[in-house]
Amino acid sequence: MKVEGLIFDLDGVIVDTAKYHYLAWKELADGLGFYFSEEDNERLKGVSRMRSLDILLEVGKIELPDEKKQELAEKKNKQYVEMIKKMSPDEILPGALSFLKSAKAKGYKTALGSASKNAMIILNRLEIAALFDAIIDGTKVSKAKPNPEVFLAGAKALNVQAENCVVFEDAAAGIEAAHNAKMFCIGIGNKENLPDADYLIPGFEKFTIRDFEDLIRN
Ligand code: B16
Ligand code: MG
Repeated sequence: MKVEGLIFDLDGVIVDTAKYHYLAWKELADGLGFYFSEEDNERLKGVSRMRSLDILLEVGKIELPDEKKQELAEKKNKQYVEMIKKMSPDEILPGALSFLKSAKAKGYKTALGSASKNAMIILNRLEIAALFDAIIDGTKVSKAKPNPEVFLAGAKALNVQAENCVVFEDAAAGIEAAHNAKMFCIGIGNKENLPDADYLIPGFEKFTIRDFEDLIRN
């Protein structure tokens, strides 16, 4: 496989922002009078903000007009942004920073491919924005994963053919999006959650750029 571009999802791949999303969504659910569990929160991973709210309201069996939903999504986001504004570089998931740095040193082009509209705040807080040749986030695309738009835009921004890109993803919808873009996809997780990944790793802690090159050579 000829690989020139690496595209990384953010939440669940480079950093665990799901815990902050959960706290903010849970507070919203508490205010609406129902319990939102961590298990329910699993369903929100990789999903857009408005779709996340729909899932949350489904859990609480609440129906609301669009205007009210907009207001709640903004309220949750305000809460979430307050938390991520305090993040620090030590929150980068184990091994992710050295993988990114060695990928760049080896000459791969790197892109971020995230659904989050807050990706820039996070990258800046983690001090890793400069490690990406292109940043495609929720402010730049309109179609949510499993639509391939975010990854195709990443390949285009890197000036690399889609089939020469590899995606790193932790969400099933993201793996489907990568496949829809005709990209090889390495899943961060396990077979149970991500049955369709082309290859699975638990994280970057024990997966070096050398392991990656061995994998794509075969
Ligand atoms: P925001 P990713 C996703 O990030 C999160 O996994 C998902 O839970 C969140 O709803 C989505 O971003 C939108 O985030 O509300 O900040 O725009 O995995 O695509 O990096
Ligand atoms: Mg993710």
